[in-house]
Amino acid sequence: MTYILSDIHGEYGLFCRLMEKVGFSDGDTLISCGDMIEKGKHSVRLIKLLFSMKNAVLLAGNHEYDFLKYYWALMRETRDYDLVLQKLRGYLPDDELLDWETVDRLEALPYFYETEDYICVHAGVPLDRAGHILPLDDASPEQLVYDRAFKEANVLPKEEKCVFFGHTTSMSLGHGAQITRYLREGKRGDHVRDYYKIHLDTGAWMSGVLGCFRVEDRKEFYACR
Ligand SMILES: [Mn+2]
Repeated sequence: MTYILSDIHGEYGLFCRLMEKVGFSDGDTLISCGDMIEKGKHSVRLIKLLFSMKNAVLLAGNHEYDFLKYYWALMRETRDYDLVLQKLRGYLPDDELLDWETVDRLEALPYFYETEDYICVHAGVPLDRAGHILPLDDASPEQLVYDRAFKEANVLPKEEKCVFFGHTTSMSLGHGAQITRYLREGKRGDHVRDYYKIHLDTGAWMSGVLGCFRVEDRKEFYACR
């Protein structure tokens, strides 16, 4: 089974509880649409766990991108790599220490993931005036992690693929702490392609609720603090 979530934001305990709830195993696939770090207390512990998981597709969000921008700026300033690592540990404080391997893994994160049926991205995909999705290979990381327009209810891509995204909490969009589906007219939700887009960010770090979406049967699962 394939489980998609977003914006875990250092909520290590909630994430473990959610994986336990769905009975996640090595035969399953996890897709995380970014913002794994910051806000919650256990960013480093969480990303080390995620990086150790088999069949995990991990994408960068704006919080990973901002971390990398800070890292790249430090590397331009100094060749004292011990000092760089010390400063990066200050950026992501955790009782689990950040190491170079984890920094390298963060730097290698992709910004989108695409299958025949769906696209996963942190904030949104670029659309042309007619609402068609522009080629993602041509999109800048900034576009994909900071997009402000895509979350709006009236922004519905004309492609047949479903777009999974996070970035903005469901509460700030006027919903409860739950996954929001945008169903195509005349469709019943029998297939993931029946949806224009699915918004995954339940604001786990503030709501205490982390959700995920199972692609095969379109079921939602939640873990609560
Ligand atoms: Mn974000």
